[in-house]
Parts: sequence; C-alpha cells; structure tokens
Amino acid sequence: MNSMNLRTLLFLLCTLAFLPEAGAEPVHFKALVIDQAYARATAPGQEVGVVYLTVENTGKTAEHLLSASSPAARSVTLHSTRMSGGMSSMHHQAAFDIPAGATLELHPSGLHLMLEGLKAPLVEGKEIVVRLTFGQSGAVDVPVPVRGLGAEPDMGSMHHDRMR
Ligand SMILES: [Cu+2]
Repeated sequence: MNSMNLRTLLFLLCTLAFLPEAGAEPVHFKALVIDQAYARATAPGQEVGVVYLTVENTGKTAEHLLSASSPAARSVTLHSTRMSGGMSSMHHQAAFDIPAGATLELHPSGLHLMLEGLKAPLVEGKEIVVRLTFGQSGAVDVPVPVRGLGAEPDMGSMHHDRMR
C-alpha cells in the first residue's frame, strides 16, 4: 500500500470513528435544545479554537445568542465565515438570531464560536465547558467534547462545499 492510499484509509477510519458520536447529549434549557456540540482539537501553541453546535428554539418567541464564554479561553466570539473568490474570511457577529421554531446551526463554513486566547491546547477526547448567554433565557453551561482534527473538513474548504 502506498502512502497516499494509507493516508486515505486513515482519514476514512477517523471519519467513520467519529460519525456515531455527533456530540454530547442534548442540553434542554427552557425552550431551547442545544445539541451536537463539539470543539476541534488544536495543535500546541495554537491560540484559537472553534466550537460548533445547534440550538433549537421550541418556544413561541424569538431568541438571540448574545455572547459566549469558556474557562478554556480568554474570550469567545460569535463569528460567521464567508467565501469569496475561493478564500474564506471570518466576520464578528453581534448576535445569532434564533426565530421561534427555528434551529440555529453552527457548522464548518458557516456560523461558529471562536475561542480566542486558549489557555491550553484542546485535546481530542477531552471536554470543555462553554457558557452561552441568550437574550431571553439567560445563561447555560454546555459540555463540549473535543473531536479530532480529521473529524470534519476544514472551515470553508472546497472539499466541504463539494459534499453539500
Ligand atoms: Cu472564526
């Protein structure tokens, strides 16, 4: 087996290994259901990390995710990713809207939470806690498992776009 095939095989094995565990157990918080939370593992010395999750608003009024924080990082910011000319760029967002009955989805190549000033590398298999603060519902702590680097395609990568 040449190295190319081996790399492909390893990638597939990693991907398959992660498929059944989409994230931690759903967190039910008032009218909100927070699900599929995970963070991406980081290399030593890497200052930023990324967190993805979904928030379903089962209530009858609009909700907004206003801010986030974590003991694992100096700050957590709300970001969007935009593609233009094959390049992806990130933009700070003041809030993420979650209309009544809708589900906010953070995912690679879209909206995400950015951990800035990581206090230690995020290690696959470990878990961090991220506090989400909503306009109506208030704050809730969400356990966020750390998944391997190969678990998902990179943010905004062509590979990811082709699969959609
Ligand atoms: Cu970002």
